[in-house]
Amino acid sequence: MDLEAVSKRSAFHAKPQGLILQYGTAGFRTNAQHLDHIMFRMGLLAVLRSKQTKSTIGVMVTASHNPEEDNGVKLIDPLGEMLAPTWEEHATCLASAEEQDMPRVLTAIMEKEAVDPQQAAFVVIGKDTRPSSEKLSQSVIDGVTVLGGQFHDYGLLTTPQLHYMVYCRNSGGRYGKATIEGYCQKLSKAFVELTKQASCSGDENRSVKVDCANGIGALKLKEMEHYFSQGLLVQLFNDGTEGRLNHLCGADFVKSHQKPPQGMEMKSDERCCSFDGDADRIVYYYRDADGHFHLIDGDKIATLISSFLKDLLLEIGESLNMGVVQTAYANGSSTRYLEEVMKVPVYCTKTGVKHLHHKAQEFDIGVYFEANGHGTALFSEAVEVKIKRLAQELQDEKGKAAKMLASIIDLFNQATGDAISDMLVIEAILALKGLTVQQWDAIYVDLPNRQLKVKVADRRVISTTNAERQALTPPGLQEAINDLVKKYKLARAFVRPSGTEDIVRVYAEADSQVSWEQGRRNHSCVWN
Ligand code: 16G
Ligand code: ZN
Repeated sequence: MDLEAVSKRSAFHAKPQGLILQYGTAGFRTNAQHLDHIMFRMGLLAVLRSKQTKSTIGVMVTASHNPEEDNGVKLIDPLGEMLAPTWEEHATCLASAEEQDMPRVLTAIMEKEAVDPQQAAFVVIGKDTRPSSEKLSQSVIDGVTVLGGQFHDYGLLTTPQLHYMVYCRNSGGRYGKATIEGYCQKLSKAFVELTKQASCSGDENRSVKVDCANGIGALKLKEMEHYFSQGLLVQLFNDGTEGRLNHLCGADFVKSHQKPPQGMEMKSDERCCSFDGDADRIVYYYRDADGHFHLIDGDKIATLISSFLKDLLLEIGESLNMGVVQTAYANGSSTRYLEEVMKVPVYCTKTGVKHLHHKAQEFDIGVYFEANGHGTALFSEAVEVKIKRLAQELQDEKGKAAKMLASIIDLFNQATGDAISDMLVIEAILALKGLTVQQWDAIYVDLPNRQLKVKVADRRVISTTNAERQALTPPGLQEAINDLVKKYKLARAFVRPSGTEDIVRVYAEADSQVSWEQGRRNHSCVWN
């Protein structure tokens, strides 16, 4: 490794003195002006990780739902997963090293991780539609090439598409073809196969309005349009031709403000959904005949998906080990419905996709969703092989169910939650079940709940346990919460420091008479 060349090149991407950024839940994220050195260094780190794992590594340039002037970067591990925790620490060290120390930190990581400098490296790169993404992705490439790494620049991609590409490239073609056509073909073939089974009566409902947050989702849905010309009418709003990215629109806006995005024409009872800026989150919603807005969040998406999968397994006569993974933000009604009515085991993990994803991998079939709309379903390799065999062998109703299950496995992006793939899964399930959006919404009634941000001097004084549902410190905090909670029926509350902002988040839900009355009027309401 030519450290002198690295130093020289790094001078073109010099780190502002004293700037310390941390690789957080969603990688590095801040104003795009402060990110050039981070991008270069993440190019370097991706090469090391690729050499160490002898696999292709992904680098995605995006800041998801953040405002347009921000940007960010995250690395994608060999199976399309989030970067391993020890490498997150390396990322923080490398990003924080002052210019003159950087080569030394790079060497230290190589030694610690026993990286063979002679090993070949391959990195794939994707970016979202932010104005700063083009230049920043060039800085990543600069970092990759100065260490002699090879790369493929996919250009504009959704975050989940890059996760898919990485997974495909490292699974020897088993998962799919690592091209945009491969992605579109895999999903559209599975969708068409699956919806073939739907009765004609569902046809008139197969149209959905999508708020693309003025982001990459619009471009990618347009690319897929001709694959679905007959199966599904997708109407795009906030497609980036006029509005600003994530401004008054997108999944995060809709979920946190509990109202429709700007720029969406909603007629009563029409099915609508919103993607976030990099298309890895999705929420649905509709307006009822009285004009009330109803949000269908990640919890209800998980319930729809897991009940569909469970019914198929029953039909086939297979009892597989299925689990649903949520976070503390999951509405208590969803957890109760899954456990008590559907009899599906539910697990709670810390906030952040990587935690849910890892837990979901423990099951034959693991469905995970954050309430904010990030999630997917994972199937163990053995289950996938078995279901595909049964789809060939079984006849009649069992055969039909096995074929549906085999198709839906291909429709999920098993590398990570994917708004496009999730939308197709949901549209297929609603068509197959003949469900309207209102019927789906009525599966259970959300407990009234409220989420607040609180600014404190130092959010690190709050530490939590039990998947962030209980505060360990400061002393007395949890006792105070307990005293309040015990006054109300079905009440639950917790406090946790945010992993992405310098604030503390407070969540509470209850079924008190007052909240029940309010909840009944607009039952999916979160008051912000
Ligand atoms: C990140 C996470 C998201 C989580 C959110 C929590 C990924 C890809 N994204 O955006 O899953 O819900 O952080 O933010 O893991 P908070 O810690 O500020 O509440
Ligand atoms: Zn996102």
